[in-house]
Amino acid sequence: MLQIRRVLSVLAIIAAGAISSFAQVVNVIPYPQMVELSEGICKVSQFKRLSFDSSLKSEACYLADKLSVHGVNLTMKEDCRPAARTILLQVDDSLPSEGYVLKVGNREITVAGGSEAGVFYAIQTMLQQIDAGELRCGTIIDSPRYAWRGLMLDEARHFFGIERVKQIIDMMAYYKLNKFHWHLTDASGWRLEINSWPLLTTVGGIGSHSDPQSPAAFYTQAQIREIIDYAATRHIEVIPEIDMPGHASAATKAYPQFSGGGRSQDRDGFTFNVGKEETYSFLTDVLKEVKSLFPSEYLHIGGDEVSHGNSEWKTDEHIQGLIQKHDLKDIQGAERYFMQRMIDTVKVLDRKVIAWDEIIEHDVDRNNTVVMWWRHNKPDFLVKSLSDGFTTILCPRHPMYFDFKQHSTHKLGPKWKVVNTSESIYSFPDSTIDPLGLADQQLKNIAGIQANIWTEYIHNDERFDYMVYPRICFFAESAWTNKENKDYDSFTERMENAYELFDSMGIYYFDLRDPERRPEVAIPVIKN
Ligand code: TNX
Repeated sequence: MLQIRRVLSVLAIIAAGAISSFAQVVNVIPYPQMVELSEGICKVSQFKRLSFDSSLKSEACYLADKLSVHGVNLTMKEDCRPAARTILLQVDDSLPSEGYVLKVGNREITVAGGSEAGVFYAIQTMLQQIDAGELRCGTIIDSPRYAWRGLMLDEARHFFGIERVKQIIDMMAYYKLNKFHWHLTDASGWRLEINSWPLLTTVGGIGSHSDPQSPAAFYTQAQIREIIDYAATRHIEVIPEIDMPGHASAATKAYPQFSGGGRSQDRDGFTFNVGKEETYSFLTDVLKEVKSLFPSEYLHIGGDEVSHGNSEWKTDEHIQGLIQKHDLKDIQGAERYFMQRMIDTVKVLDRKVIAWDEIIEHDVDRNNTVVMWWRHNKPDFLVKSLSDGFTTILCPRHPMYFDFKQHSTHKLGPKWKVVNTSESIYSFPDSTIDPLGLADQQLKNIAGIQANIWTEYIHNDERFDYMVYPRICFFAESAWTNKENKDYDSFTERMENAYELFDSMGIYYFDLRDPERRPEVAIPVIKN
């Protein structure tokens, strides 16, 4: 009997230890860098005032709006004085620019951010923690591991529309992602209104990857501005991509005079004609309008997979003429000439270029060029990009493509055998970069990581949800949280809140806790 009692008391001590260490964990994704909880609870309903630096009006309104859901009614004050029952928001530029310090006492909350973005992230941390109207008291000191925490959406293959885009932007903000890369043009559709070349959307906007006849779908310039503003309020930069000189079939369907021929992805006119002077004027017009619409410091010009459809370049008189005129040797030389010239164009427009990793095969200006490394089976390209001094964003197909399968039982999607499981996303990028033994000099060129939602096989909201959630949460923690603060078990516990949120929003997510709960969502049927 005595022995049983002793065993029970030992078990009780272990359990108490486990509970108290678990209680030190705050329910936040991505996990903050430093958490120090103290005794006590703070009731959000007690707050009457919100005081803030004048530069923080937008963040203050955002917070007041979100807290109103919890029955909190705040008087707004641009005076920034601490007082009882007051939430105080301040900028403290001695902190890292996206970092913050969040202090919760039982009668006051103070937020200091390194910038407006830092304050915004402290607000997200606060909102995520509210449980039955209460917050745990304590201090959180936080800042991101990576400056670039990106999500790419391909709306060229399938078009999702403004409401869906706003929803994904909201979710990005909630999980502290900050770059929305918008793939707006590709072989199956051109989705961005360009006033100087209207057929790009009225003709090039017709069709999708699964249905070449579907009615024209695109964003007007007013809608683009609306999205950019919506994202900016949430500290998300919108980076447009105009893919060239491949993936151009939608544009060359509208304006065949700029076609360099070629067929890929079941579409003709896969390339622009890099030998015609008119092509450069046309693309310059397009980029000028893109620049005037998007305040982002970056402009993405694609540059990927040209070899999938450039065989006609070997016989095209204009391209052959260009090769001769500039002594370019071959069609790769013509491609290099084109990319360098477009890089120069973007530079004149006072923007930085982003391009897919093919760009490092060409000897281009590295100061003005950011590389997105995507070919996971070519780590030598990553090493070269970092060694050559290119600012580099890591978005390899494995594990960063959300169109790829996510579970061993799944069968639908791109041909690749690799499975981009949540675990593989959680261990990224260390699982990929550690084995490469990179030097500090190379590592410092990594600006961050990005997940890409390609949509050849994602055609409706249900499949979109299924492929994006919950993987976006695993990705967000990999983008924000330092390696030493990541812990898969604690993450799994914290995911319960995320699943609850998805349920409340009616999101059709893949339920990792019970993979059979929702079967794989069908891929589109391709019409010809
Ligand atoms: C590769 S990533 C592509 C896309 C496809 C994607 C499908 C890149 C630069 N090109 O055009 O949509 O694979 O997974």
